[in-house]
Amino acid sequence: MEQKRTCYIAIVGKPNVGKSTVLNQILGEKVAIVSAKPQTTRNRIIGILTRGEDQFVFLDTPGIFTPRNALGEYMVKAADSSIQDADAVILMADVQKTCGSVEEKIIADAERAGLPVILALNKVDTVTPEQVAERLSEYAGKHDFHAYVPMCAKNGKNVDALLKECEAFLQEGDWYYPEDMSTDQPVRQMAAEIIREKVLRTLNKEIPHGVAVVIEEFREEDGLTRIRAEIFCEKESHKGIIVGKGGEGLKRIGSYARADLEKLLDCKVYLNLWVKVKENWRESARTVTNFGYHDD
Ligand SMILES: Nc1nc2c(ncn2[C@@H]2O[C@H](COP(=O)(O)OP(=O)(O)O)[C@@H](O)[C@H]2O)c(=O)[nH]1
Ligand SMILES: [Mg+2]
Repeated sequence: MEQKRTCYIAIVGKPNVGKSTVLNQILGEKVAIVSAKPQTTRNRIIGILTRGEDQFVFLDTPGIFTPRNALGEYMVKAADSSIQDADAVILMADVQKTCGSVEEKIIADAERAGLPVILALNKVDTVTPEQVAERLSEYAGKHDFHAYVPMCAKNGKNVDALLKECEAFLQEGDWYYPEDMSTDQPVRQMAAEIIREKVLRTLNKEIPHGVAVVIEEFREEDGLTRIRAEIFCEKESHKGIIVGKGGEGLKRIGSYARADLEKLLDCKVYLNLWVKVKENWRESARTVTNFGYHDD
């Protein structure tokens, strides 16, 4: 029998550059929610790809930014510590943006840890090839990257090239996870995340950052899963916006979420959503913990 191989790769970068999108593309299934709002990902999420004798373990992290409250501190800690366990780093950056302090810090951290770094230059669909070339040479001037992969995570372009570059980091050894596992998130957490994604997508501006979803009940009966979830927001006025006129907003969130949950759980889902207000919960370390943002 051939020898098993494995590697552990952290995907890091600023919020909103496409880290969760690329992880879902690599795995061919959705393990991390995606939205156009920055700071969508709050936890550290592991995505596992097992192919033949090889197992790739990817860490999707909240982006690195300056925290302004207890939730932000938790998120940045989760992103920061991800490099420590990794064999290699994928630095993901938006091709439209110049290499800034966040990218420089990631490069410096990786250099200190002696880790190889792949530059994944994302969103090439938004610029001209000349602009891509310019950005690549800007990055090449900052660090001698293991590889440079211009890509479009959204439509899948060069996702295979990125994965190919990751093969260099495989080392002989036992797998960390069973071969049929694609993420380490408990199914309840994935359910909460799916609901939060639908809330984010129906809202705009500031409200999304203050939204948390807590699963109050998750019960499997024959051929049916009953889920009762509470959507927390920070202001009475936000609640009004989420619920919408005549409950239309909440109904829309519920029907999109139910469709995804039925796919995830592969059974009928009965979904019961409630919207509640918890003022300034992101400032309170205790509430942040209660809402599930803590290390085990
Ligand atoms: N135009 C374009 N948008 C992208 C691409 N990849 C991701 N996005 C969008 O960028 C936003 C942030 O993506 P997400 O994966 O949540 O970023 P993350 O915060 O780094 O995890 C979403 O609206 C994605 O649809 C891409 O290659 N091109
Ligand atoms: Mg993300």
